Amino acid sequence: MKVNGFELRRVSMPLKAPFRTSFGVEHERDVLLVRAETADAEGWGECVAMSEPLYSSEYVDGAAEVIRRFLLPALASQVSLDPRHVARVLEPFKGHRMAKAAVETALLDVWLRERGESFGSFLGAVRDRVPAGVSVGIMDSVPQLLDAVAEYVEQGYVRIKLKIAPGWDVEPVRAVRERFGSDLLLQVDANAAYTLADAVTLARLDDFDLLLIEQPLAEDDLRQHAELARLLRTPVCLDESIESAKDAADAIALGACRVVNIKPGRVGGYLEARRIHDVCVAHGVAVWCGGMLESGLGRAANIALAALPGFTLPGDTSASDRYYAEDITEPFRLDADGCVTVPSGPGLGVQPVRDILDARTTSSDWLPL
Ligand code: NPG
Repeated sequence: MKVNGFELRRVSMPLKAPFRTSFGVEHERDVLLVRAETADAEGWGECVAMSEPLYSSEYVDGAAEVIRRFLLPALASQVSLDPRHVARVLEPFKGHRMAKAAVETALLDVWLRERGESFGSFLGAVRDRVPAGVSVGIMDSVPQLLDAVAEYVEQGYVRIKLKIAPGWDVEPVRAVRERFGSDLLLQVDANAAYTLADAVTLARLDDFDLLLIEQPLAEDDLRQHAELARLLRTPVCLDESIESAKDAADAIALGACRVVNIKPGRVGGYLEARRIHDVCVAHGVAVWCGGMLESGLGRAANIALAALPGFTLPGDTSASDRYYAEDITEPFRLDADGCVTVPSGPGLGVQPVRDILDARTTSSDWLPL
């Protein structure tokens, strides 16, 4: 495939309400989009890096810099670009998986659009709709949390994920379980906020019949996660610790997790995400698709991935209006039964709405290849 060049576009998307986690509060999403252009089509990749390196070491300005300075020049030396080989070309550059994912996704999108094939079909999707869960941030009070959860349950979300942190764990979880009953699919996400010394507190969550506890300990604490997993009845799920299929294989071999949250934008792209899926399926480990407050572009690809057979738990594949009053694509909506539809058009199957995209754009750079 002959690529003319790439556009790096920064888009500012205000969140409907602040989103608080153990690592910070988001008010606005600073989205970096990569657009790859050929003579016949264009493709989009959304970088999931946040403004500050608080969730992981990557951040938006750094991702833009590494794409511009190292990743695109490396691709420019290729005679012809096959998106399936991009990861290999970019491999000499250590880390920067979020930046690499955005570039690879833009190329996959344009390539698939030219071939008239959807992301879902290319990745191996086996469903045309996927059940949607919702992630609920840390709130100022338990009554405020109960109101928020009530609204999501009312809207039809099939699974609730509560963000937890030391001081905001057993009581909010107990309150939600008591108010909404034992049928509610409920899980928690600590974003690495605890240590093994908190095992006794975390074990108290065993009373609430949670689907899983996500990333309780630091991302490089695989061995300690294995130890914690032996002390808890609640299944341990890893997110931040799993950056590759190799990490997944190691974590499973160590007994560090029974579930994996796959975030394609964080692991280097949809092809590595599919390899993680395959490793987990081979070992009988359940997976689900995480989210990082993506716009409709990133959401479209995540929903396609979530339609693979191993994604047996509902993902953070909420509708656009969970986070944004106005998305930059046609919004994803929740069906009456709590599912979102897997896009079936070529590539991502969605396009930015030009006026909205332009109105939200804060900068744009064209980089010929
Ligand atoms: O639904 O897009 C979504 C967000 C789900 O809670 C969610 N994401 O830690 O998993 C997480 C968290 C997150 C958001 C992480 C933004 C990093 C950035």
